Amino acid sequence: MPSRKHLADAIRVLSMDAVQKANSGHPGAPMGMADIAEVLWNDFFKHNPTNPNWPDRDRFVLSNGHGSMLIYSLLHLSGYDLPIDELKQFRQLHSKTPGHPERGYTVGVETTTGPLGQGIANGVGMALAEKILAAQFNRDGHTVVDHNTYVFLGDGCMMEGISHEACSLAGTLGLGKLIAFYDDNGISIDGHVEGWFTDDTAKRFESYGWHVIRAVDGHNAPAIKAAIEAAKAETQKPTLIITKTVIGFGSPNKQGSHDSHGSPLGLEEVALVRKTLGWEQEPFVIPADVYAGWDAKAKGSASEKSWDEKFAAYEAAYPELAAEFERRVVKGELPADFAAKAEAFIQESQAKGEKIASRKASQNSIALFAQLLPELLGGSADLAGSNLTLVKTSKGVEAGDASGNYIYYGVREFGMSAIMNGISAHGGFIAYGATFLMFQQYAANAVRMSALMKLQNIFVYTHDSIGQGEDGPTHQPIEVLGTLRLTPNIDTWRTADAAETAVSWKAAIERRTGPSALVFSRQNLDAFARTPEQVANIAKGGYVLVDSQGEPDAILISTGSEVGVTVKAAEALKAKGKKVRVVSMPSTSVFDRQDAAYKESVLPSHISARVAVETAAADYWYKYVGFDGRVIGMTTFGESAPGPALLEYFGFTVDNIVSTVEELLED
Ligand SMILES: Cc1ncc(C[n+]2csc(CCOP(=O)(O)OP(=O)(O)O)c2C)c(N)n1
Ligand SMILES: [Mg+2]
Repeated sequence: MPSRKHLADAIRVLSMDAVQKANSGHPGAPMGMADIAEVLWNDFFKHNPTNPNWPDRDRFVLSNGHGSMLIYSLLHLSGYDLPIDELKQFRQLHSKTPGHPERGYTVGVETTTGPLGQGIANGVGMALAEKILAAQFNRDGHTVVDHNTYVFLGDGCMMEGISHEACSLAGTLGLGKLIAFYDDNGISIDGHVEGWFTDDTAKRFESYGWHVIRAVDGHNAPAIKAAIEAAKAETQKPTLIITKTVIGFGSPNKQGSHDSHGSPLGLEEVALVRKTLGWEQEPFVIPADVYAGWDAKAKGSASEKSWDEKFAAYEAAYPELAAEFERRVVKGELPADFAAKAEAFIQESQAKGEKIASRKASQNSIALFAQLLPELLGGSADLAGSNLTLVKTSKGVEAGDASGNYIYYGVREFGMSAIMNGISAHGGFIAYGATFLMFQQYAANAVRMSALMKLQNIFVYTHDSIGQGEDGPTHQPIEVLGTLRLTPNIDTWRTADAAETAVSWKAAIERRTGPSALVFSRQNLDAFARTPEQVANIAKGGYVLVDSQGEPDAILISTGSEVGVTVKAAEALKAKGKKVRVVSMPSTSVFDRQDAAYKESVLPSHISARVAVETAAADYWYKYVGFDGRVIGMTTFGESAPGPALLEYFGFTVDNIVSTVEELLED
């Protein structure tokens, strides 16, 4: 049996060789954290390489995702379906070893990391999901949910503000099964960190309510092992293990220096590392005894099997709970009656015709859907009363009682969104989280990561325009809708009334392959009459809401709170003998996915007299109105004034729409 050090050296050589071959990548962190990874994975990590989806596996997150060769080496060595040829293809097109770890590309990669700080926040989300699931499902003598979340993070993650947001909440919520390893190597890209990072990280985390284990020698296996044992023994608080490591460990000329952070060591230095470590094999050749020392397949299958037995006993004692666990966690399916009940709610919303703010209509949707879906896990970044995300059945998750379905995220938009990614990646929940649309920008990269990872999340954004009024331009989004719509794999909905809002919620809940952004008004809105066919067409993202008798002269396209004024303008134009169609377009991406015949039926290509009306950046709409069209939108920031005054000031009036259409028809 090779020594622990030799097992760890396998990570070092694989990492430096793959980076060398790709002529690109980051050898320093994998070489520095190899000993920690070896102890964690070989002595503690509960996983089954032959079934990466086993629900009660421990989760591993490499928050310092630039060190991706560390996780690829671990997955390869321990027996996942990641052959050595894939490691030779590091960073190449369509390989399973992309530059940074990407969920969905590589078996065993739980979350995409690389944007520093978000991995630790994802880890917080995973640990939170575990804690809530355990509270919801475990029963006396039956602990079917019982796993740890382990996170590696570096100086970069610690410097990023999001680590504060997420770790602060992790302390408050007492996430005792979260164990993070801080790679305290004193180096980031620009060199020794003393010039830009001198926090007392131990004190910082203690103040969050974490259990902190200081100054562990990250190259001493017994010390690492003792630290992990102490971390596991602490079940009420998350643990931060601060490990002192040498970046690029094993490289005689580059270890301890930022030179090993993000570029190949060079062939000469690679040869010197081999000599220093006493590693004789050629690149990508691992001796059989080293593979044997790492192979986790038999142990993993055995631990999964013992869990299967536990689950069988649980199923016998609690058949209904076990069936719910299967549905929510194993299959990730909605209840069989969900679609029909949601459909009935849409019809009911249409029939009622309530003139309410779309945020209020959203709350009505949540109230029903939360009853149908115990997996719906809500939250808001300290704006519950404004976002209207709390409903009667909402119950806050607390350190001492995590059985609830609502998270008070505090004022942490970015943290909330990245935590939601972790919850979603973990499985068992459909998370929704809310803030003002304007503050989506604080969270933007986590929302993007949600889309990139194809994770279901429901981002609720209220106070969606200048219509919110007196809070002024700091709170009035202009460019956010456009940015959301430009991001691949996000479905953005901006709804015009209660019926459209109910449809948007149903769509977001049924969309399992990516996030939805639901954008709602602060102010009350009209309600619109619709035929059953029109109600059905809402789900197509865009549809004819009001049509002309005969071929229209002009088409008005609008969304959300501006649909009301647009319909009134169409009536005024009709009174003047103009034939005008109004298209409501709650979701452009959903509309774009419809077949060509449907799109042509809504927006006939030969009708070029088109005007779009939306209180957001105008540019986006030229895609739909063309060069010959007009957009009544925003090209400046808003102002502070009552909402109605602003809508008038910026031209969202019947008169302005009418005259714009008339001008267009005269041209
Ligand atoms: C949000 C974000 N900003 C910047 C970067 C670019 N970047 C990658 S690694 C790194 C420095 C990380 O330092 P540390 O975590 O100490 O890693 P080490 O050099 O110790 O491996 C930076 C700035 C990034 N990946 N993500
Ligand atoms: Mg560092």
